[in-house]
Amino acid sequence: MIDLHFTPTPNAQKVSIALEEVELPYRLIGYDIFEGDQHTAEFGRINPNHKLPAIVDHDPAFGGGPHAVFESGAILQYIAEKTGRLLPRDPRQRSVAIQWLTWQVAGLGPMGGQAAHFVRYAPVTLDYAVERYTKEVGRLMEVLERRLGQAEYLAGDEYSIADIAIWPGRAAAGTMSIDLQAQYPNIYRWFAQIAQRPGVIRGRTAERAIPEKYLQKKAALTEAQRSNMFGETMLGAVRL
Ligand SMILES: N[C@@H](CCC(=O)N[C@@H](CS)C(=O)NCC(=O)O)C(=O)O
Repeated sequence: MIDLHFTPTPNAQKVSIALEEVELPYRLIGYDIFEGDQHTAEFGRINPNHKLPAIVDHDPAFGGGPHAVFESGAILQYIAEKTGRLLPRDPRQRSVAIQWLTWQVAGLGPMGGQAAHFVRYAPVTLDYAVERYTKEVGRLMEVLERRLGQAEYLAGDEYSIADIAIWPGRAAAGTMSIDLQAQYPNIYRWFAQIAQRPGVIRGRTAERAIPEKYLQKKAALTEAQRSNMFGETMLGAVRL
């Protein structure tokens, strides 16, 4: 059994989708990141970086007791290696899959996160920051659009954890007023195709299994919620 420490965001959805795709049994443990659930010492022993998602595998293939994994990219690789699925066996295609996975976790993910922060959460509008990050997201989207014009999936002809890493970010398109169908037809084709996979449908709706309070959308943040999410001294915020 795997514990999935979860909050309803694209990073955590990557993992619920991967677990549903490979049909590994798991238990969702909900966190309200706006209320600071991620800052406990107990969670720090699972993820020293105090962010979601994280997993604890109570039955790792290598034995030796429960194994915790943090960082969504590392979790996706762990699930793929544990099950022998969602990564091409062919070494060349496998390398391509890992490149696109890394591109998401090191590029599109953080840049998209910064863009969303300055567009949606910053207490003051900083034109320079908004422009810098939205432009970079636009550039990365062009890169993705070109790749999906050359291949059915990120790794080539095989669906993989690279697709799972990128697909849940669709929500950010709305935040940045991106019209996928009109602006990025190849991404739109790929997005619509993956959306129909039964594992993806189950994975993106997995959050229904956690209590309602974790799903509330915060329209305007209180000072305490802002500090829990963007406080200047995150390590100082850890409750020991
Ligand atoms: N690089 C990390 C990013 C994790 C991350 O930023 N998680 C967010 C939710 S999507 C979080 O836990 N935010 C709470 C906080 O920053 O305190 C990953 O890919 O797992």
